[in-house]
Amino acid sequence: MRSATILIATANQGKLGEVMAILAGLPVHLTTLEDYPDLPVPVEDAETFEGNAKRKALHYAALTGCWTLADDSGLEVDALGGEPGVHSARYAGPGCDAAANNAKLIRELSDISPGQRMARFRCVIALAGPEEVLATASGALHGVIVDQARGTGGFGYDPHFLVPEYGMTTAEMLPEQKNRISHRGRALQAVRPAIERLLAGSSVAGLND
Ligand code: ITT
Repeated sequence: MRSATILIATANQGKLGEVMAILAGLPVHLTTLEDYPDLPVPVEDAETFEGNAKRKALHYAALTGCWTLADDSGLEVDALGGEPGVHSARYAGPGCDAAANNAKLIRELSDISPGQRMARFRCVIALAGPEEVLATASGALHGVIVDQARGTGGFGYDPHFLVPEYGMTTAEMLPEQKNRISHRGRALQAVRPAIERLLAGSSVAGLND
């Protein structure tokens, strides 16, 4: 089995912690963007999570020469026609933080009854080398949006995302618990065999989900 370096390409510390925890144990050296402080950021203006994840992974892989893992993820709310979707990070405007995004979300849902608050987190992971995307995988987690923030874990929309089967928001879950069921956790578990194949030196064609 080859040994390799994989760059985890995210500037979001909440995501970074989750990705590092889920990939722990793979025989790879994981690096982060902190090791490449001067790289330009990619433009994330694709209309799909998949498009943005591939673009982000290829961008950093081409600049660093490393296999690069990037995700694009976000929250889709049925009553908002799937918004904020690919705009999740900047829902309340450029430079806005999670508190502002959450405040906007709750404001937009003010007329929507509790029974109509269905939502899902979605994540698409892309693994790229400098010249091509090597694998992609996706995952989703279904829940409902609650007005009252609950919990201090996670990041982003987690305090308002209730998973009914667990009676908890994703911000109330322990990190291991969120990682086991989350959109990102599922996508990473799905892409892991492709990474193992690559390390073993074989092609990963056909392993995309
Ligand atoms: P990078 O592009 O650097 O990875 P980002 O935060 O800009 O960081 P995205 O473009 O993928 O990442 O936006 C994802 C947004 O979706 C994120 O900022 C949160 O607002 C939301 N989000 C995604 N996954 C989430 C999760 O597990 N819990 C809560 N919110 C999440």
